[in-house]
Amino acid sequence: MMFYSAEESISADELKKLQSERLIKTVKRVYENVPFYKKKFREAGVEPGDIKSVDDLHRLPFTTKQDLRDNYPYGLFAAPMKDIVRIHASSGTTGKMTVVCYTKNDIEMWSGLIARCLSMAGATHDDIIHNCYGYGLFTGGLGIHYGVEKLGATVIPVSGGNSQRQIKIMQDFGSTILTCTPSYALNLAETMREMGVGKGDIKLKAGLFGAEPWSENMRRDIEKLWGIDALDIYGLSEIMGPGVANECLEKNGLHVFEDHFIPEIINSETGKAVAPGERGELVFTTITKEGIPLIRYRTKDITRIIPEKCKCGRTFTRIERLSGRTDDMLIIRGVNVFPSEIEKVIMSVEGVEPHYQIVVDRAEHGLDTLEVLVEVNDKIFSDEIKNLESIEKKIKKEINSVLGIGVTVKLVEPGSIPRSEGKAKRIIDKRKI
Ligand code: DLL
Repeated sequence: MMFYSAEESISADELKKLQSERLIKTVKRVYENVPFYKKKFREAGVEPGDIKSVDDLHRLPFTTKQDLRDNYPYGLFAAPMKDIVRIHASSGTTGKMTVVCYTKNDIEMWSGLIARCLSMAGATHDDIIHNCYGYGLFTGGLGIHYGVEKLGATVIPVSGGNSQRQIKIMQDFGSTILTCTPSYALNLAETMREMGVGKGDIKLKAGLFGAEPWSENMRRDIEKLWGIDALDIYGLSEIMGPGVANECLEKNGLHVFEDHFIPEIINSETGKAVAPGERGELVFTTITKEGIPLIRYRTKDITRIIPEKCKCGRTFTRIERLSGRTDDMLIIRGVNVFPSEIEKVIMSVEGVEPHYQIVVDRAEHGLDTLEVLVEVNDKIFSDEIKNLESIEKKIKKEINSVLGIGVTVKLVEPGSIPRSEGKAKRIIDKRKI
C-alpha cells in the first residue's frame, strides 16, 4: 500500500533503529546546548553516553510545563537565534505563555507531517483546504497552512470568525476539506442551516478536527450535518503543534508519528509506565526537532495505546481519542469528574443539541454544585413542558449513574449557549473566583 510517506508502514525493527539513532542525537543536542537539561540530567545521574537505544529512555528525567515557564521565554531553545525562523506561543489561562520555536528544518518537518495528516483524510494536490484554525501565535492556523502548501493542495487561509462569510466562501471557492475545532464545525453547520444552505450545495468531503476534546457522538453529528468524514487531529504547541497524531479513515484511534515523537503512557502519580493498553498520562519525547526538542514532556493529556494493528496498514501505534486532561478533571464533592464523561451522556440523548456548558459552584453551606446546561432543538423546546421534564430527568439519571453524584440539569433554548470560533469554553468553575 502506498502512503504519503514511506515511514508510515515501517517495520518494528526499523522503527526502533531509527528512533534510537534520533534519540541519541537529540539527547546529545539538548545536553550540549541547553544548560537546563545538562543540570537536570546530572541531577538524575545520567549522561548522553548512557542512552544507547530507546530502551534507555526511561532513565531520562521528565520535562513539564513549569520547566518551560521557569525558562521563559527562550531558555529551553537548543538552537541559536540566527537559526530560528518562527515563534509560536500558547496563551494559557493561568500563568505565563509557553513559547516555542522552529528552525527551517523544523518547519519543513512539521509541514511534511501536516501533509501526511491531510493525505490520511484522502487529500491530494487537487483539494481545496478551508482552514479556520486561528492564524497568529496559536499553532493551528499557520501549522495547517504550511502543510497544505507542502502537499501542493490549495489553502484558503480564512482563520476563525464571521461564520456567514465562511459558508459563502465554502460555496463559492469550492472548499473540499475543512480544518477547524470540532465545536466550530458544529457552529458553522448551524450557520449554514440558518442561511438555508444544504450540505448538497457545498463540496466538502472531509475535515480534520482537533485542538480540543470531542466525543464519538459529536463525530456522528458533524458527519451527518456536513455529509463528510470527520477525523481527529491531535497536537500541542510544546511538541510541535497540530499533527503529532492523526486518525486514518478507519476512525479508530490516532496514529502517533513515531518517526518524530516517542510516546509513553505513565501513571501520573507514580511516573511509572502503565501496563500495556492501560489509560494514563501521555508523555512525548521529540527526536527530530532542532529549535526546542523536549525530553519526556508530560502533556497532562489522558489516553491509552491501542495495542492491535490498524486495518489501514499503517504501522505507527495508535492512541485512543483524548478523553481529557489530568488538570481539567473536576473534583466535585470529592468525586473525580471528567467533562468528557458528561458530554458522552448528553450526546446520547435524542433531541439534544451538541452545545452544553458545565457550571460548578460552591453553595453557601460549602457543598459543591454541578449544573449542566444543555441546548435542545427547536421542536423539543416548543414541545410540552412534560416532555422537557422527562428529558431533563433522563440526563440527570444517566449522569448520576455514570458519575455517582447528583447534578442539576437545565434544558435551554436553542442558540443560548455562547458559540466558539476556536476552542470551546465548556466549563465554568465559579469556585475559584
Ligand atoms: O491545540 C494544537 C492543535 C491545533 C491541535 C489544531 C490540533 C489542531 P495547544 O493550543 O498547545 O495546541 O493545545 C494543546 O489541546 O494538550 C490537548 O489538551 C488539546 N488537544 C489538542 N488536540 C486535541 C484533540 C493545539 N484532537 C492541547 N483531542 C493538548 C483532544 C486535544 N484534545
